[in-house]
Amino acid sequence: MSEIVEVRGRQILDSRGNPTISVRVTLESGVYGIASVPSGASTSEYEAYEKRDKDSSNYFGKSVSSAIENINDIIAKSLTGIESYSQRLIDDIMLNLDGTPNKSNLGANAILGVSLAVAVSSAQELGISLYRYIGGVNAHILPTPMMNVINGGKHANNILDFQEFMIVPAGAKSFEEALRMGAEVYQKLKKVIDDRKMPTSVGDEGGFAPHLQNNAEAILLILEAIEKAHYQPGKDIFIALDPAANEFYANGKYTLKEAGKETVLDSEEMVAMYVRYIEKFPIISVEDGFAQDDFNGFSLLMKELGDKVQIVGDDLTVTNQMRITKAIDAHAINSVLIKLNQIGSLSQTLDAVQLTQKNNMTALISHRSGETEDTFIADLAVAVNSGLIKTGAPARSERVAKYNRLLQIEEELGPNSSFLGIKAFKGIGSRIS
Ligand code: 2PG
Ligand code: MG
Repeated sequence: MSEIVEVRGRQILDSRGNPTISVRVTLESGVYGIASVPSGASTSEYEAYEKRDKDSSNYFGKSVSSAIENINDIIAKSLTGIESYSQRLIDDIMLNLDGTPNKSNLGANAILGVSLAVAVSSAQELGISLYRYIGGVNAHILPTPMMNVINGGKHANNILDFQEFMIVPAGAKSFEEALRMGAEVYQKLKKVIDDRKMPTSVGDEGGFAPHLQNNAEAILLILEAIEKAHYQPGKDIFIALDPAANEFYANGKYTLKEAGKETVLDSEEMVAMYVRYIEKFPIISVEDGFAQDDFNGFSLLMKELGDKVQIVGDDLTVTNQMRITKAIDAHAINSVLIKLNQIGSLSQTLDAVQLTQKNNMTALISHRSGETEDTFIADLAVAVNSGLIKTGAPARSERVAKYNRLLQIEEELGPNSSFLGIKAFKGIGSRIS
């Protein structure tokens, strides 16, 4: 009864108003599953290929009709009649049909949409939750949320060089409490910004996007908001950064535009800058502190701070086993950001998580800046017991949908659920004890 009888893609809009893909997979029983595909703005050149029509008269080149044709024609024909539980076989069939290393033929967005909808339909067929279907009996850890409350870089039109300033309510005892703490700080932050007569409009991930002079000012505003919400920075709530440094890197140098003046730094000077930040502020995680190929910069930072701070690879590792292995060999990181659409299938994403966790690093499940109402990543975080998720501010429905799904999961698991709080950040004990 779980044979696939129909695979249907359609074009929908993402949270930025750009076209993306939604896929419905229907099984013989009549049960179906729907999944949709996110899209990044600060992307690495090593990500799997996002297929767009490039026809300037249609959504300014961003329509995805050719990827959808590939779903409805080539992929649908090859998957019809196959058991939906055969996730790995199905993903392999699509990889072989595509035949390229980066899925540029059919489009990673086409393949991923189908891959995820197959898993959703299978869970539906069995009448169990998606996290349970993917993770089995041991799926039980609710992730500590990393919430992006000030947006800069490519996600906002202010001058902040760093892309993401996150709060991490790691002192909470449950996911529900962590969400409340994060949401309360978010509301206080709005007030702090408003009191300074700055606009409280938000960026792509729901964080505020004020025109601040420099990165430190953003952190100071957040610390003020934490205190005004009656929490203690560095005990109840920590700070995490995603500078997305690839975006301000060129020819071996990083160019910061703080306070209207340009500062040009090499990798060693960048390390010194991060060390200063970390000495001054309760920062527990730094993602993409360096550009996508600057393994050396990452390694230098690991040497300085690897036992105190979570050093996350995103553009560096792109959820790709080969890139993760390279980063492990270079001692470049102690954490890997996991984004389904960077690699383009569920099976390969699970492989990337497994490789990461086997090497004693944290796997941080992540949204993209262009999102939809799809909540797959919430279930994925619990399925793989990642202990960590970043999915934006506690605002804007496409972000909140994931947090709300985690509330449901926590309730459903009841006494079987665990929440690690600060302990989800492995190996950085000297910072938090
Ligand atoms: C990142 C992501 C998500 P984007 O850099 O980590 O926050 O941004 O989806 O634009 O790559
Ligand atoms: Mg990133």
